[in-house]
Amino acid sequence: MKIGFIAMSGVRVQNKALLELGLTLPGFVERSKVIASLPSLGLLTLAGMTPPDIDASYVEVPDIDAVDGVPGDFDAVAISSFSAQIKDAYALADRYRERGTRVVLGGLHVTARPQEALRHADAIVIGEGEPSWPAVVADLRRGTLGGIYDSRGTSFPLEYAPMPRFELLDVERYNRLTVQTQRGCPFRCEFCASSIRISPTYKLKPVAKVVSEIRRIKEIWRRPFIELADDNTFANKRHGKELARAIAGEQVRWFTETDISVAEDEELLRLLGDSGCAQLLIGLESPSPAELQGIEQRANWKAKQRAKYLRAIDCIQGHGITVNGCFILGLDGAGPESFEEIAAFVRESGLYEVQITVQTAFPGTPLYERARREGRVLREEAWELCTLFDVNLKPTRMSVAALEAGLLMLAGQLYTADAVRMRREKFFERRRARARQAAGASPNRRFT
Ligand code: B12
Repeated sequence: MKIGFIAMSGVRVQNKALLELGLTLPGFVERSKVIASLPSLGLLTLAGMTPPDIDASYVEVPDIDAVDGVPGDFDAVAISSFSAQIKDAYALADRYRERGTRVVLGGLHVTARPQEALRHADAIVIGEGEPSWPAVVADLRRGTLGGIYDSRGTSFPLEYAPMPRFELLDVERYNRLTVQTQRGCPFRCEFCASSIRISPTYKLKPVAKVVSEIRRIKEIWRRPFIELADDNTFANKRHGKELARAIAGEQVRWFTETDISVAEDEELLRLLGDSGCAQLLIGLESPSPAELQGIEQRANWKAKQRAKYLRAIDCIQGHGITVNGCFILGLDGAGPESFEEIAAFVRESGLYEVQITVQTAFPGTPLYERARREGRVLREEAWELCTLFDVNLKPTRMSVAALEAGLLMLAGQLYTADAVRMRREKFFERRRARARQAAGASPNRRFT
């Protein structure tokens, strides 16, 4: 039997003006290239738990209109889903089914909208893939595949995580590969559409398993750049330190996402600095204390961190790790003044890199439910707008047009070649100053 694991790849943006502007902005283009080149770890993971007598292939479809018919001839296909590309995924699923290929859909969007997805598939998986995949494969073999396979009742411990089949990739095409070290997050941010939506409990992968995945990657790529596909890698500082120590021994460069509290742990920062960690992506969301109110729904945690931002960024970057600060435009309470506030904060903070996106109501999130109650979802089921760069939610203190114009204006300021160069120079200047300071203060230096 032949199974095709199909990822709808590439970066999606509907906003034409932003696309056109983006093409002229060096900082934006550079970042998009890095971001766009990543495979679907979810599908490689399912391929990893597919019995070896089944012929598994991994296929990426960046543009469905460029595909004549379907890519590849398979008995069954497993297609993953994010909201932004779901309509393309459904169209491809329909084409496969017309040819008699069995179609299984799963992933974040399918989990949020199972009934919608079922109209385009023979079977769907809700939640994490691993608990249901063996039953899907068994039913495929028996010819009884069909309906809903719901993983939500089963807790899947990550000590049993299968080894993703990285060897299915044409590795030349990627500038980094992903490894996941945990699922879920101890925080509850209203807008979050990440792994918390398939794994409500926060769970960690044993570090030895993470290391074995990195080693497997190194078998096909000697000096890889690794991106951790986590929501918040250092939410658990003990696991984070163990991880940093272990990765240090692997001689790789790596990147991950976490929260600002990483700056409070000097030992962790030292370990990260020594481990090849190139950058931490941190959701600062907004420099405005009012806009941060209520984002984290358990203890209003995000709002409580604002006063620490500047010191924390300086402290992390002082350890030689660049910070990519992420800001959300159009948060509740944000008005037209918010764009300049972000630009000013970026200048003051010395952030090495910056990411701006617009507040997006992804299906399945508490934000989406509230936005619907408040009548603020702009168009029903316009999932193609769930790109983080298109507006799908009416802001509370400005018009949609003002938000779109603010996004363009701010992108135009932040991603020019000069702006990017200045941020980099500032970072390296600060690093040199710290090194001089440290050398001056070191006992060796004092006695020579
Ligand atoms: C790496 C990554 C990427 C990579 C790789 C994407 C890919 N093909 O997997 C790249 C850079 C290409 C990318 C692009 C985009 N991304 Co992205 N990305 C991530 C990131 C950082 C990690 C995802 C990951 O690898 N998870 C680990 C794997 C193991 O989990 P998983 O994919 O969910 O798979 C599990 C289950 O869902 C399930 N499953 C998944 N697919 C299938 C299929 C079948 C058949 C079955 C049975 C089960 C199943 O089984 C898996 C194992 O349990 C997350 C944020 C985060 N921290 O999680 C954002 C995230 C997934 N991305 C997001 C977005 C918005 C995008 C873009 C739309 C951005 C844009 N404007 O273009 C594009 C869309 C790409 C596309 N064309 O589809 C959102 C998606 C939200 C949503 N609910 O739709 C996230 C959550 C970030 C966010 N800020 O909200 N992304």
